[in-house]
Parts: sequence; structure tokens; C-alpha cells
Amino acid sequence: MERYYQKEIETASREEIRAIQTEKLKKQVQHVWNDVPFYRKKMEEAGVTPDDIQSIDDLCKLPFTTKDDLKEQYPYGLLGKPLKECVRIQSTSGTTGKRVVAFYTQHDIDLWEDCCARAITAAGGTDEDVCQISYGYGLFTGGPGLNGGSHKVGCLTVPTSSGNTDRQIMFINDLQATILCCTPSYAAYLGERMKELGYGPDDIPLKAGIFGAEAWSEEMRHDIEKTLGIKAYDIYGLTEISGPGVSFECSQQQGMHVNEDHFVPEIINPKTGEVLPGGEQGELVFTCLDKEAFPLMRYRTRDICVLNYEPCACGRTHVRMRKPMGRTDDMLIIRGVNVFPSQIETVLLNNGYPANYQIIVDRVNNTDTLDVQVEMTPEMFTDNIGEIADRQKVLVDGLKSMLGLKAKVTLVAPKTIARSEGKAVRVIDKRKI
Ligand code: DLL
Repeated sequence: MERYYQKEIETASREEIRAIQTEKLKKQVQHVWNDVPFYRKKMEEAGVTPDDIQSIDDLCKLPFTTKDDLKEQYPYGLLGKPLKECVRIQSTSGTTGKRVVAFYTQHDIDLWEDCCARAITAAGGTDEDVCQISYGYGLFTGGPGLNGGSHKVGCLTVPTSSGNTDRQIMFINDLQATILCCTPSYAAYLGERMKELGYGPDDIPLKAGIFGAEAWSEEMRHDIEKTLGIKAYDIYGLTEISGPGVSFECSQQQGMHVNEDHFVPEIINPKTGEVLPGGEQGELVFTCLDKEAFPLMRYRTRDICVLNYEPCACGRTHVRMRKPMGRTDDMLIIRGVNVFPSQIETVLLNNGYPANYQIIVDRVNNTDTLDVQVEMTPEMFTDNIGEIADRQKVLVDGLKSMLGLKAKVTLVAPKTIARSEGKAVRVIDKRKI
């Protein structure tokens, strides 16, 4: 049995990691200064030259890159290599404005797949596993990234992509898939469907799942683990920085190790840009240390996160990031109250509802309204109006105490909220603000 564990780098001392980062950062700053006019201009405006960057501690001297910069520079403005050296693009599903298009050289693909291979290994994967990849393939990074990682580990890779749920289940059973990679909402749906078809957790060959691309709560993790009889691992990433595998969970399930030899994370105060110490919550920022074609520097992700530099019991020394539970830009402000969709999800799951819900925000007569539509399980389903009203009241009270806000809750029949094969659409904001 072969394991793809890169012990030397994944358990390097903090001093060794800093030395690697310093060496790579100096080279990378020179690369963007020489090859990307956009960065040279930004650095000149900030009064910084490559000579000012002598160690990883000087990272904070560099200017930030934002999503607006990416939009303005679309499509080629941030290219760090001639197009003829690029071998792939991937893109976000952005619905408004221009989407993000990220470029990769073969070197960039190799390092990205390497990160995904580390994630699969941390979830217990070896060359004896059958890894079914039910993330979308195509422009979305989920399928291609984990596909490459699975090859590197030597797993038998089953590239089902998303959708066609009954065929997914057939492959899981017929090929005895042991690792499932997909979004947590699709994993929950697959679990629901398998249960409906009569499979208990012990009948399902899967042992692990690698779920990410969207926020999910601990309660949802426990539900999925119970239904599928697996251990569920979180994985994080974003197209701009490469895709899945920027960070991943280990067996301890206490935060995701950032692949710090490739990406340096920082937490900043989103209002002032000030760098915050470990343990404090703020906006997550990444610098790519060795990407060639799309070398983002101090990229503001808009994900709200916390970094933890404490040693991890798994032996890995790379810093861990907490599950990002909100974004600086998807936080809803309802009647002046900050609301994270994940808080609503927690109330629902704590009350025994599956994570099939939709949050509808509107503005009526200048007042914000919050309507949460929640699917009942088949066991709960009833046409007794009094019973439904009682159930709704329990949720209204739960939401009030979690958010400090009165919400309208509507319970709907099982399977009436549209299922997603990719990222779930949880929030519909109808306000024109
Ligand atoms: O979602 C890459 C990915 C694919 C990650 C498969 C994991 C698995 P984008 O479509 O560019 O890339 O979306 C990136 O999704 O900034 C976060 O807001 C969110 N996100 C990604 N992973 C997680 C996670 C892919 N594990 C954006 N938990 C990021 C919470 C996540 N949010």
C-alpha cells in the first residue's frame, strides 16, 4: 500500500516553513515585478520595490489585490507567463459581471494536484482506494482538481461528475467506492436518496468523504457521517488561488491545514486592512508563492476566517484555518442585524430538520422581511394544521434567540425545495438595495 504523505514538508518546523516562504516570496515578487505590469504599477504606487521584500515578515508591505482588480484586468491583465506556456483555464460560475478566469501552466497544475493529493491522503486515501468524484467537471475547479489529486495518490478514480444521482449510487455500489468527493449539500442529498432506496450506513462501501466548496455546519457533518457511515472531511479552496486543496482537514477535524509551502494566509481587518494576530477573526488573504501563470499577491478572499498556529495532534505543522462560516459580502444585514445563513442552518438542524431550506429576504413597506422555507422530513410530514403551526413556532423562537430577529417560517412538504447538484442556492435576496 502506497501513501502519498509528504512528511518532510507537511511536518516541517515553523522555522523551516518560514525559510521556505521567505525564499519563494522573494522570487515571486521579482517575477510579478518583471512580468506583470499591473503588479509593478501597484507596487510603485505603494512605494515598494522587490528590494524591500527580504523576508516573509515583509509581506505586509505589499498592496492587496481585490476581486474588482480581477474584473478590471479580465481576461489577460494578471497573466504572469506568455499564453503559449499556459495549458489550462478554469473559471468561477460568477453570474454578475465578468467571471474570474484563472490560467495555469503545467507547473501550476502539478502543484495544485499535489495539494489535492495531500487532502485525499489526509482523509485516509491510498492507492488501494476507489475515489468517486462527484464535483462538477468543466470550468469549475472541483472535479478537475480532485481528479488530478486522486491520480497522484494512485486511487482508482471514478469521474462521475455531478448529477444523475441513481447512477452515482450504482457506481458507489458496483465499484465499491471508498472515498466520495462532492459538495456537502450533494453528499446530504445522496445520503437521503440512498436511505430512501433502503441502504443503511453499513451497506454503503464508502469510508470517507471530502466535501467543500460551500459553508456547512458541524451538525450537517454529523448528519452526513451518520447516514453514509463515513468520516466527512472539509476541503477549502478558490479558483483564484488554484481551486480545492488550498487547505484541507486531517483526521483531527479541527480546522484545515493550509498548504503553506504554496500559499501564505493572513487575516486582516476588512475595514482597515490591518493584519491581525493568530486566533482573531477577520478576512482571509492569500499570497501564491510559486504559481507562475496567475500569481495572485495578497488576494482578499472576502471569506471570514480565523487562523490557528497551535500544533495539531496529527503531526502536521501547517497552520490551520477555521471553516469559513461567512463572507464579508454574503453576510445578510436584515433590519440592521448581521445574519449568517449558517446560523439559520444550525437552528434547523438542531431541531431535527434536514439541511434543505431557502432563505428569502425582501423589503416590504421599507421594512426587511426574512422568510425561511424549511422542508419537513417524511416522518414529520402531516396535514394537521395545528401541528404544523406548533412546529413553525418552535423554529421562529429558535431563530429569534439565535439571531435576535423575528423570522417567518414556512414548513413545506418533503422534496419541494429544488435540489442542487453543485452549490446549494440558500439565499434569495429580493431587496433592491
Ligand atoms: O469552490 C473550489 C472548491 C472546489 C473548494 C471543491 C472545495 C471543493 P470557487 O467556486 O471559486 O472555488 O469558490 C470559492 O467558495 O471563497 C469560499 O467562500 C467558498 N468555499 C470553498 N470551500 C469552502 C469550504 C471552489 N470548505 C469560495 N467551506 C470560497 C466554506 C468554502 N466555504
